[in-house]
Amino acid sequence: MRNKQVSEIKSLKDERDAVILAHSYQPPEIQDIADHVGDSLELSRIAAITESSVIVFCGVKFMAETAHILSPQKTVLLPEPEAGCPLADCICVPALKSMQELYPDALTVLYVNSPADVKAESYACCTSANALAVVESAPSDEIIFAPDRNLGTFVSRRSDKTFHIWNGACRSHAIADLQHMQTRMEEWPDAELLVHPETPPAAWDIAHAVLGTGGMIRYVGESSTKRFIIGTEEGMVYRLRTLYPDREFTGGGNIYCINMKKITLQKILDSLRNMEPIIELDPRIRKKANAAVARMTEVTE
Ligand code: CIZ
Repeated sequence: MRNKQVSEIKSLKDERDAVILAHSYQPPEIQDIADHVGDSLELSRIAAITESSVIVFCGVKFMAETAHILSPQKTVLLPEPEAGCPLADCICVPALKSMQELYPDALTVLYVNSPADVKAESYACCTSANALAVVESAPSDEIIFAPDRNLGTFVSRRSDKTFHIWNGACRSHAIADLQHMQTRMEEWPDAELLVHPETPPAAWDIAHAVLGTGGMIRYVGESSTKRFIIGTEEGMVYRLRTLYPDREFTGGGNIYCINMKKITLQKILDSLRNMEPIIELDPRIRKKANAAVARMTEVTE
């Protein structure tokens, strides 16, 4: 069954002139058929320059919207329209505007895990890979950072700027099970624990390094350590095993994003067959958001 779906996806992909982009949190079978697997920053950069006329985005809604913002002339398909992001949903335009009224001198740096209309009201977007660099490049010493409070706190501790941090969190990372991480460390005493900055600060205190997923890939590549405990969404364990078959990886913290698992091979197939669901945004919002998203893609990590 799976082989048949995979070969049908491949031939339809060619027929439609499509490229399949998958986030590193996607299930193994989706990562395996993707043309590119990566974090939001890498996938956004690919979306901005791809020559394919159709982008099949295997991730969650804000990621597909970001691809559409950067490549409005392409058709962007999100095979499961219900693949949302509770972190993105915890911020809205009126609430951000009232924070901006409180701190009129601050520039807003918005984690890309956010709705398009909120991006349109921000100075720049960032990902976990380049959050500090984006903050440092913003021409103000005062920053509103939204919506992830853990990432905001992590960045604020490394910057001399004044921060006003939105009190939102990724539901999956914020409830990371630290006891589980510690048990894994006891089982693998020679391993290094890598955690994501969306996890709570108490996880950073026990970790060997705090990194976004792109940073984790680079860190492992440069390290001579053989075993790693991965404190981020469990799809990343598969990604690292694929990239580094000579190392061992296990998940730490039981971090699982149900939305990232909503895309299936069958849904990709249906999406390519029917050319839906297409991501569309109000052109006014798309154009306004493009300035903030473009700044994100321009700032190196
Ligand atoms: O920026 C991304 O892609 C996310 C959601 C996590 C990460 O660290 O890559």
